[in-house]
Amino acid sequence: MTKRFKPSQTFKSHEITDESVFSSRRRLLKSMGFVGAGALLSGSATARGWFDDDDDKPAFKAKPLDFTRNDSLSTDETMTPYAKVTSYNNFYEFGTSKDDPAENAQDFQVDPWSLKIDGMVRNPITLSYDDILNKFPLEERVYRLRCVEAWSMVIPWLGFELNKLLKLADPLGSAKYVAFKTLFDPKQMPGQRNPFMGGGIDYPYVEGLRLDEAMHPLSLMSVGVYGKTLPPQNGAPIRLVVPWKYGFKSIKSVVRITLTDQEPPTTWNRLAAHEYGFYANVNPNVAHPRWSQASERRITKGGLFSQNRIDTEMFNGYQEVAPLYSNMDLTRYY
Ligand SMILES: Nc1nc2c(c(=O)[nH]1)N[C@H]1C(S)=C(S)[C@@H](COP(=O)(O)O)O[C@H]1N2
Ligand SMILES: [Mo]
Repeated sequence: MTKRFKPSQTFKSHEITDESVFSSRRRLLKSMGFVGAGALLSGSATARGWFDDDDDKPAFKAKPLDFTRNDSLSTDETMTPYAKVTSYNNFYEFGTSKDDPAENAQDFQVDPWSLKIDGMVRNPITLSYDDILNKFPLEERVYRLRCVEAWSMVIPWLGFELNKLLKLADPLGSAKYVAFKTLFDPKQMPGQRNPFMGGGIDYPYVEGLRLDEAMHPLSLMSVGVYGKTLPPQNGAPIRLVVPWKYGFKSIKSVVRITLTDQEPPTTWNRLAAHEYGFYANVNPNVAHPRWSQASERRITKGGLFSQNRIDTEMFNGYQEVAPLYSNMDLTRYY
């Protein structure tokens, strides 16, 4: 096989051979790592670990999507190139290194998919893969994405407002929060079956918003990036994008959205409550216990030394959300 992550690259035949040998060796070593660690930790290892990464399944191919551009909700800052948006990722289900998701998620199966909206609603809905791409007209929005690790990107997402989906489900008056859940499928997601690879997270990854945050027009369900369907490493087939909050709120590969009257548990808060709150609004004035949030490394073109340091803005520059928090102490509700 060729390395699927660079579909435009052409290999001479001897290079293809080198590439496939290299690739399958790495996969084998990874599988061995899993068998060893898994057997020690849980006794659940099976021979399956050796054969998971077979090359018969069709690898991901981005499909072009129809959309209209939303200029008023887009920034005109320099966009982060596609190659970086799709190769520098946090998606711990596929490994904790930035290049792991692009490396390990290419065979992730997103069709068929099922996204259920349920809980405190009058009209529970289940969307298929085709519904996800076709039920709502798609907009392009260029948003800033600010990770809690103090790097940021500028990304042209394709998607629709979360409030459209919620209105269709018709929340009850008693609903106050929206809970989100990522697919749980350890066969496909190596980080979910190997606690070392998955960063010790208790899967499935879960997130939540207050209902008024979820209804805000900036809250986007994204199905694409740079004019095409989302690559698996970016959360295919559908992920949340909440641009005024730290990146970990923007949960990937969502299978369930549940309306509730209780503040839902969230993955990073469960892991380290004093470091990651439920709200997680981008805030240059509230430092993470282990580093400052006053500035960020903006990832654009070029190598390590061309990446500029810029000031971080309150709510990541999305001042229009400030009224959502007018009577809250954001030092306490971080
Ligand atoms: N299910 C899931 N969603 C996730 C994560 C994850 O590990 N698992 N990482 C989060 C973090 S920390 C960030 S910064 C963004 C990164 O999105 P991107 O890779 O598309 O830039 O995804 C978020 N969504
Ligand atoms: Mo992040």
